Amino acid sequence: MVSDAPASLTDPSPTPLAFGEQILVLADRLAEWSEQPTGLTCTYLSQPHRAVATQLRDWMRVSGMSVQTDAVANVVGRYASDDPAAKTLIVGSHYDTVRNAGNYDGRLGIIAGMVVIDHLHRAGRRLPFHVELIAFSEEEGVRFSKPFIGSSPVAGRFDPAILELRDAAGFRLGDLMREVGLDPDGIPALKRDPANLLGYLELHIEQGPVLLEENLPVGIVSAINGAVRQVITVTGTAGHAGTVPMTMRHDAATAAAEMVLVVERRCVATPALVGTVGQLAVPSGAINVIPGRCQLSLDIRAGDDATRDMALADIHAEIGRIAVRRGVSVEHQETLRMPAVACAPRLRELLSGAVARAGVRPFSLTSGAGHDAMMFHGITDIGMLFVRCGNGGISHNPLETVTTEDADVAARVLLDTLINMSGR
Ligand code: HGY
Ligand code: MN
Ligand code: MN
Repeated sequence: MVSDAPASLTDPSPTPLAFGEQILVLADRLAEWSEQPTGLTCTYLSQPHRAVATQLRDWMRVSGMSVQTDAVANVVGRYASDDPAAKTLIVGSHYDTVRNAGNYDGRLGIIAGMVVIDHLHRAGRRLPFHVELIAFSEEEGVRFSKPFIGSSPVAGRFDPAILELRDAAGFRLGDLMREVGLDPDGIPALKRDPANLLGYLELHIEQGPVLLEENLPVGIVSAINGAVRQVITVTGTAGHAGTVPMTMRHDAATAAAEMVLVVERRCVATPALVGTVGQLAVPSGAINVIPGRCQLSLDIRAGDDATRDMALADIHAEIGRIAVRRGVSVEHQETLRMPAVACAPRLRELLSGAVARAGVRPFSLTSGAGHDAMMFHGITDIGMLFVRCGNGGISHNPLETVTTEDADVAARVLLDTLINMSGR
């Protein structure tokens, strides 16, 4: 028994709200490990990130799972069936965070899975399938600009070229992995055989306002929007801020500013579309130098790929016209292209039945946010259960909240879904 495992984790029988209370206590405990003195930042393989992995491993062990940390720092807990030949259901989500994050994005799904397995373990109940609870080490793409470093190898979709990526401090990903005791050579072996998989289930906060507006604690995800992420570099002419007349400038930053507004204008025009410039920088800029270079990120998403790609083409055409008019050049590098994916009807129906048995109106909604579930689309059936977010649905923000009651309902729906899932 791990000494500091909260007593609640070993609760033999969940009293009302016990799941919800456990989940929030443990999520808030994990949030104590952060790269910043106040608030939560826990990016891939930082020291806090490795401490969270250790804690998750200890808690999973207390919950009756055999646990191992894999070649990309996923923490994998296995709750075996009595039938060695049984298939495996993956229940997963991620434990890395964005900068200045909320406590529940990713972690809620890991911990809900853990308390449900803990409950089954204490009740001595095995399932007709193995469960692999996977705490994916990296989903956000914050430190190395490439997301899904945790789930892509498990789905057999890891791109070894990303081992050459460097973070802002110049650390090469492959070197960093070795430095912390991981083995990049072991990554290909993480691929699961689809024939052995029963499906993939992820419980996640909604990160939006829909369940709040519907006044529902949980919702069943129908599809996950597809995303394209790019880094756009604008190159103009650096010059003396005091001597170059305004009409003779090729200012990279003012050109980029126009481009940012093009993204907003184009996406406002189409309801199903969202476009975000989350990063805007003048590398090595100075107060008395006309910006010669400016970098902006672009994240654009829609419920269907054609709508997204049409908008992307329009945005780049307009950016090109701005560049000609202002005498600057533009290049862009694509860092992510994820298609929109549908969740499996079989898992949607299973979740729906469990939601109804929990006394909640089954309600389906799409996900604007990306999730590890996308990696498993086409490999096995995917299903997602959303949990209501408070504070207007805010997320990727310290104001992100979940209530004990809603977390409790979500965990009970997950438990019911596992108990009612056949092993075939
Ligand atoms: O960006 C996303 O949609 C997710 O939070 N990684
Ligand atoms: Mn996120
Ligand atoms: Mn997430």
